[in-house]
Amino acid sequence: MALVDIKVPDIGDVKDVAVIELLVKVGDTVKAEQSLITVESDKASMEIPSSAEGVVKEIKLKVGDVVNEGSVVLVLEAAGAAAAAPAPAAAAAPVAAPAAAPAAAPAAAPVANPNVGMTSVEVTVPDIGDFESVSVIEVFVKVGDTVKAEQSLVTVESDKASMEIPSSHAGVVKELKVALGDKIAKGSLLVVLEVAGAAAAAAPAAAASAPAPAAAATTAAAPAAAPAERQVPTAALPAHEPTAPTGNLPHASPSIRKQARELGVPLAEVKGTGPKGRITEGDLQDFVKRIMSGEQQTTAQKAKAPAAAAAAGGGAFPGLLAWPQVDFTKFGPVERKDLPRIKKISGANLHRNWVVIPHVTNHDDADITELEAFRVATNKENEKSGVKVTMLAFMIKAAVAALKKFPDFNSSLDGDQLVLKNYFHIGFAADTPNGLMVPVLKDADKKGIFQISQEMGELAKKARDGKLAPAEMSGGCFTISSLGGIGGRYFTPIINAPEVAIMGVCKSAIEPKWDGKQFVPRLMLPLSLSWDHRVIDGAAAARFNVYFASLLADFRRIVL
Ligand code: CAO
Repeated sequence: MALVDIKVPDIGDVKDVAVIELLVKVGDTVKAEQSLITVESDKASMEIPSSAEGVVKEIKLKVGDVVNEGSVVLVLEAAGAAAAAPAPAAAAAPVAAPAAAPAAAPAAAPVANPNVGMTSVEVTVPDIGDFESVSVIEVFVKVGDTVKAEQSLVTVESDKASMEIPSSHAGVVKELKVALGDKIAKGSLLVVLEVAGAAAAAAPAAAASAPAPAAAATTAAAPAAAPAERQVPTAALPAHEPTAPTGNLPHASPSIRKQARELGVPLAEVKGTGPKGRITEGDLQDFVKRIMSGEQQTTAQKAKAPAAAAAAGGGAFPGLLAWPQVDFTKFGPVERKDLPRIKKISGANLHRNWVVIPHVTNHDDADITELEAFRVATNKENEKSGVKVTMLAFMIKAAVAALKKFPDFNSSLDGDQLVLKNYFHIGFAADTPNGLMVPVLKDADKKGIFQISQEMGELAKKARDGKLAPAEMSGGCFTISSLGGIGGRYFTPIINAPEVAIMGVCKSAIEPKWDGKQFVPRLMLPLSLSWDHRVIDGAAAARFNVYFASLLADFRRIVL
């Protein structure tokens, strides 16, 4: 057994072609002339075959690599005889590389034209190597079109390669001499162009200097039987017998592939309606339309939501049903409006947090009878100060004390570690005309109730006016979401990641409470603490809630 390097053969003037598909893997047994990889330039795609038979030991390149003549494709463990004497197909006949595009620009014959200053030029198929008869699979121009020199006129296809044939001249298409499905060869007339006289005369020179890649007829360099174990045969391109496309590569011309790449369309998911299942431009357009209208999803789109959750530490959701597509107009009149920008952003964050964080919510009540009386009295005393103290300011102070007592609540999860914070920035949910925002009150531990009330008022106003700076919404340790001014009893607030807990507050109400002798009216504040069960245990959450409520019940405890 000999190890042989299989290299990219002479592929004409084509330089720097990208590998777009690997057709074999390590361990595969390949035959001589079996296609190994597909490469693509901007004008053509072609398969590079093996020159020897054997077992693939190592693949030397990957999809996306740029290769040239001589680049090693793979190492093959070839049968002794095959290695010593390369396969006749590879060694014998000179074969033509189905090169990217015609060698020189297509041959063109100037013809006298009655229009003053205009000349008719016949654009024919240039030397395209050993292609005796290739099919026209795409026609890019029609009569009346203005074409530039080197603009592709048609795509032709053999069983192993497709290539675009460019125009040698700039001009206007007067006659189109080929149609889809026609078999053409070197010298076949493609179009008659009407070109400006000077351009026609200058064209051949310009065409000759044009950088169109050559369809160079290459002789497969059959290496002399080398005595060394490790030989380096050059791959030869195979004989051309029309067959269905090989490998998994979608059947499409280079220009369709290029368009698909630019649009981000996964070509393998596009159904081809052309001959032999070839993907046409119409197929590509239909696919894009269906995606844009929501009729269809790409595999990547279907996988996106669970993949994002998985990336964020959650699991995937195999078998999750697609979002219901309902034609609501069947049931009655409807209107549509775009989601405001803030809703789109906060919605995406809330969705991730809800899906990724294992939430648990503990409900409790705080007796705020005395605190509310104190708050009302304080506001009365300070009526002229212009600063109104709300219950939320007391809750922010209570949250700081509870975070100090239960440091795990003032943390963020980072892989297997907890990041414990020694600062106390408290976020509060603010309802704004554009949607939910969470301003952050910084260093709440260093501020008194009046300062907190004042800053909170300013931040809430900025939020409602849409004037919050990003810095005023970042760095939060813990969030309070108060619906107390609106109503309700309890709810399940969603944790504001990367925080690990959030306190939801609803409207306080007078309730009868047993004091050991009798029922007495007390002002009770409903609390709903959501916490991340990856970080916090139920017992700790219950203790946090009890402590938080006890601070509100007797605010003197805050200084203990
Ligand atoms: N129970 C009873 N009354 C309450 C209360 C409570 N828990 N909390 C506030 N109130 C009262 C206030 O005392 C005030 O009454 P007065 O006008 O008689 O003084 C009134 O409700 C309005 O208070 P407020 O809402 O203006 O002030 P606040 O400090 O309580 O809240 C802010 C400020 C910005 C948080 C609030 O305006 C807000 O936007 N809340 C909504 C938060 C939200 O949307 N959360 C949901 C997030 S999840 O989707």
